[in-house]
Amino acid sequence: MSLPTTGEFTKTPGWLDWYQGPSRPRFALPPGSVDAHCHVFGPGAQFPYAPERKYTPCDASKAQLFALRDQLGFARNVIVQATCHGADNHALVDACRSSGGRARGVATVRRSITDTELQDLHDAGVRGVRFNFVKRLVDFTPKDELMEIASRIQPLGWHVVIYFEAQDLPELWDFFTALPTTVVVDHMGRPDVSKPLDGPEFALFLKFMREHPNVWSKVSCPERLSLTGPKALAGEQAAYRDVVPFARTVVESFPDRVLWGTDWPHPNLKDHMPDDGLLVDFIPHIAPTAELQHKLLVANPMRLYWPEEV
Ligand code: 0GY
Repeated sequence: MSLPTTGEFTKTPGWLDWYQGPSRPRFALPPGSVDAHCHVFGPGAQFPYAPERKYTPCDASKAQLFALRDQLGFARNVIVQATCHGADNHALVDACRSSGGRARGVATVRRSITDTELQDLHDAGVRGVRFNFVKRLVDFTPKDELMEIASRIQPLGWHVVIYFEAQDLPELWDFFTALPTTVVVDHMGRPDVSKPLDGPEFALFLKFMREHPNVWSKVSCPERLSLTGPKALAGEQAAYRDVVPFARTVVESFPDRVLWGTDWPHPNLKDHMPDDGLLVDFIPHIAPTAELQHKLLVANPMRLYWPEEV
């Protein structure tokens, strides 16, 4: 792989570049596994970053993503539009179209999008839109605009991906539970893993999933949520061990509604950049049986993103 660059753009100060030469995972992914949350960044010289972006990353191209896919042993990707590209989905669409049918996309759209443009996104492989409520990443979009978008993508069979922080779930509850589509939560709604597993905050998230069978969750991003970090203890303990009970509870409670992804190239990490091979080795700690692993990595993402092949 060639070294990360960022074209004519200047990276956000302190930006951590994605990890070169990830280790080969010890955990053998089941055949047909899907990395259901990853991004492409630019390259900025070809697909300029959006003027309204809150950060400027290092480039992370489709070729580099597909090389990682092959190195880790994944068969497919779901590429999620990153906020540094705003609602300009060209880099995402280009990656999906170049994947030989092995990548689907989740786009960001505005209410001004036409039906023809939506159909073009569908033809490229887009199967969802992302609504982002993380204030450091995006400016506020009125909920009536988001609801209008949700009702327009519903007939295409798409779903809505939501990204929010755990403390904002109470305020967003009524909006989320009114969405007419399948709803996929990024990174378990970002629980504060220093709080108790059986405390009120995570209990509300589990209730959200339990009471709404259209709600799915990505059990991704231990590196973003963890306070204990990547260092495993001696013996059986996993890297990011403080995230394990949270993710495992979600996997075991809702085995047919969970997805997993690397989150490569890991935007906005401040502390360390994970070795993606180590992230794959986290999976058996949160999905301890072959049956759970198959649902998480193959059956569930295939049902959502490639239903015609199931
Ligand atoms: C993630 C998380 C983050 C960023 C984005 O689109 C994005 O910019 O999703 C984050 O900073 O927490 O899922 O990649």
